[in-house]
Amino acid sequence: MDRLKKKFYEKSSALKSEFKSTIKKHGAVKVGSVNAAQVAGGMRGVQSMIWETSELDAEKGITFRGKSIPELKELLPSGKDCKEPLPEGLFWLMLVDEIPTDKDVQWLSNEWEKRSKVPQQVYDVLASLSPKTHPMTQFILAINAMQVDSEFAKRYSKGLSKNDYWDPTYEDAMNLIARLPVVAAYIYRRTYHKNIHYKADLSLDWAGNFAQMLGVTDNEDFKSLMRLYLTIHADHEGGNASAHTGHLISSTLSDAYLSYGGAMCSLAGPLHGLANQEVIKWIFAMTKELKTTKPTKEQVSKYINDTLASGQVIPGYGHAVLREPDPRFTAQKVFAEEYIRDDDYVNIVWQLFDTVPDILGALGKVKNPWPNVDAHSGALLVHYGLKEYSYYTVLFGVSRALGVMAATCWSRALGLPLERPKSVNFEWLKQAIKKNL
Ligand code: CMX
Repeated sequence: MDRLKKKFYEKSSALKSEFKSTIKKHGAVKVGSVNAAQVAGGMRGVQSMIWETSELDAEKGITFRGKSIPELKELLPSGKDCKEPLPEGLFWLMLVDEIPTDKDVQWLSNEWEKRSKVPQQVYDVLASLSPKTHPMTQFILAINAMQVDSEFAKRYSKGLSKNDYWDPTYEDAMNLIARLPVVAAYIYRRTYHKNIHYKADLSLDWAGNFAQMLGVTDNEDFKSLMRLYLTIHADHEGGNASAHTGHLISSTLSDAYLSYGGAMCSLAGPLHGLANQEVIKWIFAMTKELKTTKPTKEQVSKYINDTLASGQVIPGYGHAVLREPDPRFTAQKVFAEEYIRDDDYVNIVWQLFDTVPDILGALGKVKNPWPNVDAHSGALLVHYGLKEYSYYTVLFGVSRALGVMAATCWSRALGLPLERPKSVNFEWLKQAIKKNL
C-alpha cells in the first residue's frame, strides 16, 4: 500500500466508524427545512450530501479543508522557481486533511508520472472523431474509453467486499488524475496543431508537464499559471452541477471513469464550466463589433446592455451560491497584476469588473452581480497564446478531477449509499403550500 493510500485508509477508517454510529444514533434529528422555492428552484441550499474536501460560503467563497486560496498559496509547496502552489499539494490536503511536505508532493508527482500511460483504445476512439468535434465531447469520450482499465470494475466483477470499495476507487482516482493531462494535451494538439504532439518531461510536476505537453514549452510564467489555474479550479464543494453529477453517478457504484465522464458532461454546459469559453468569445465579439481592443467605458456599458436586451446572460457573472466577487477571480487578477503588464484583453476583463456589477445590480433580480471564476481565465490564456477558446473547459475539467476524485474516495470509504432524492409534482407542491401557509 503506498504512503498516501495508507494515510487515507487510517483517516477514513476512523471517520467511518464515527460517521456510521452518529447516523445510527441521531439519524432522526431534524437539521434543516426546505421551502417551496427550493423544491421548485434547483434545490438551492438544500443540505443533502456529505462532501469532505471543500466548502463554499456565499461571502467568503471557497475553502479547501478550511484553507482559503491566499492561505493555500502560503502553505502548499510550490513549483521549482515558481511561487504558485502545486495542485499535487491540494490533492493531498483534500484527501487526507494534512498540509504535505515538499517530499510528499515530489512523491505524488512521481507517482502520477508512473501511472500516466493512457490505454491505446483512447487514442483509437479519438482518431475516429473529426477534429471538429468539440474538445469537451472528445474529453468525455476519452475518459469513458479509459474505463477499460478500471480497477474497481475489475475487482467488483470478481466479488468485492463493501469494506474494500475504497481501495480500487483510490487506484482509479490516482490513475485517472495521472492520465487526464496526457489525454487533454493530446486533444488540444490533435484539434488545433496538426496532430503534432509534445512528450512529457519527467523532471516536471503535474501542471508544469501539462503546460509542456500543450506545447507552450518555453514560457515559465505559463507553467506558473497552469499550477495556479489547476489548483483554484479543483473543487467547489459537492453541490455544483459537475461535482454533484459525479457524486450521483458514483453512488450507483459506477467506477471513477464513468462517474467523472458524467461530471464532465455537466461541466460542458454554458451556465457552468463552458462559461469560460463563452466569456472570451463574448469579449472577442465585442472588440470585433466595436473595432477596437481598447473600448471606452461607455462602449462597454452599451455592449453589456445590448447583450441583456437580446435576452442573453453576461457570461462569467453571477453565481448560484456566491454573493461576493469569486476569490478564484481575485486570485487570477492578482496573478495578472504580477505577471502581465498592459494586455488589452486583461484590461477589458478589469473594465468589465468595473462595469458589469452595477448594470446587473440595477436589474433587481440578479442575486449576485459579481464575477465568477470564468470571468478572468480566458484573457490569461489568450495572453500566453492559448487562443482556442473552445478548449478552455477541458482545462477546467482536468483540474476539477482533483476535488471530485478525492471526494469519491471519501464517499466509498464512508460507505455513502445510492443517492435518491424525492421528486413531487406541481399539484403536490401547491397542496403543501396551502397546508403550510
Ligand atoms: N447575466 C444576466 N442575467 C443573469 C445573470 C447574468 N450573468 N446571472 C443571473 N441572471 C438572471 C438569471 O438568468 C435569472 O433571470 P430570470 O429570473 O429571468 O430567469 C435571475 O437573474 C436570477 O438568477 P440568480 O438566482 O441570480 O442566478 P442562478 O442561481 O439562477 O444562476 C448562474 C446562477 C451562474 C447560472 C447565472 O448567474 C448565470 O447564468 N451566469 C452566467 C453564466 C456563468 O457565468 N456561469 C458560470 C458559473 C460558474 C461556473 O460554474 O463555472
